[in-house]
Amino acid sequence: NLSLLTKGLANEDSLPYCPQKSPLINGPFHVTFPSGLTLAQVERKNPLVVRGGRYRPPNCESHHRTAIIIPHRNREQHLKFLLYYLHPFLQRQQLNYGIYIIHQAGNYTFNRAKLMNVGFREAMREEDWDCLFFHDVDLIPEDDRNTYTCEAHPKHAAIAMDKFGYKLPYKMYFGGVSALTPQQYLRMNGFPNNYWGWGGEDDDIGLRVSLSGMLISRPSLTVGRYKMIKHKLDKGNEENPRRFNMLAKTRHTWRNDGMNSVQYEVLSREYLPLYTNITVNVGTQK
Ligand code: UDH
Ligand code: NGS
Repeated sequence: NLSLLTKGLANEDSLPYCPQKSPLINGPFHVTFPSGLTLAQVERKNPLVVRGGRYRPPNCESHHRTAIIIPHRNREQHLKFLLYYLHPFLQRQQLNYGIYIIHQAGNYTFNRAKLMNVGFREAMREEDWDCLFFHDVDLIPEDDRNTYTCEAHPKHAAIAMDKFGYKLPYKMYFGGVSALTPQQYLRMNGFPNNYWGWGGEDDDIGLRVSLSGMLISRPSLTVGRYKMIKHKLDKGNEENPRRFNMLAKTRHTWRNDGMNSVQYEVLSREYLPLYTNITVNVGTQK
C-alpha cells in the first residue's frame, strides 16, 4: 500500500534520503595548482552543477542544504582553483549546495566581515539554507572528512592551515573558514560591519560567539586541514590600525553592529555556471 511505498522516501520526487555518511567520501587528497586551468575545464568536470553554482545529488535527497559564502575582490586566479577543488569535494559529500561570491565593488578599503553579512542575507533570501560556510577564497580543504555541515555550536573549520604548520595559531583563532546555522548567525547578530582593511574582524567574530553564549566547535587537526594559496597583502586591504581598539569594545558593540545594522546596495546578481556572483557596494568607513 501507499504508506509502505513512501516509507523512506524523502519527498514527492520520490528520491530516497542519502545515507547518513556519504559512501563517496575518501580521506586526504593532494592539492596542487595546475597551470593553465580554465573555468571552462572546471565546468566540464562538473556537469551536474547548474546555473548559479547549485547542485543536489542526482540519486538521493540530501540531509543538508549548505551555502558557501566567499568574500571576493580581484582574486580570480584563486577563485578558479577553489572552484576546481570545492565543487567535486562538496559533491562527494552528497550535499545540496550553492556557491555565492560576494564581490566588493570599487577600490575602497576591503571589508571582509561586512561582505559575509551581505552574503548571509542574500543567500537566505534565495533558499532556506540550513548551514552557511564563510570561506576565504585562498583556502583549499585537503580532506574529504571535513564535512561542510553545521554543528550544535558555530564551527571553525580551518583549524589546521599549512601556513601555521597545520596547527591552530592561537586558541581563539576563528579565521579562514567557519560555519554557522542561520540561528547561530542571528544569535550573535552576524559579523561586524566596521572592520575596514586587514585583521581583527575574525577575532571579533570569535568573541561574538562566546559573548552570545555559544562555544566553538572544530574538526580534528587531521581532518580540518587547508592549503593556502600563497599571496601578498592586497592593495586596498592594508592593516587596519583601529582593530585593537575596536576589539577592546566588542562586548559593548556586538548587539548594535551586525545583521541588525548592515546597509549595502546590490549592484548586480549574476547566475553563472559555477557560482552566483553578487556585486555589492558596501560603502566606505565613517
Ligand atoms: N579578499 C579578496 N580580495 C582582497 C582582499 C581580501 O578577495 O583584496 C578576501 C579573500 O577571500 C581572502 C580573504 O578576503 O581570502 C582574506 O584576506 P587575505 O587573504 O588578505 O587575508 P589573510 O590573512 O592573508 O589570509 C594576508 C596575508 C598577509 C598578512 C600580513 C599582515 N601582517
Ligand atoms: C591575528 C589577527 C587576525 C589574523 C591572525 C592570523 O593577529 O585577524 O593574526 O594572521 N588579529 C589581529 O590583528 C587583532 S595571519 O598570520 O594569517 O596573517 O587572522
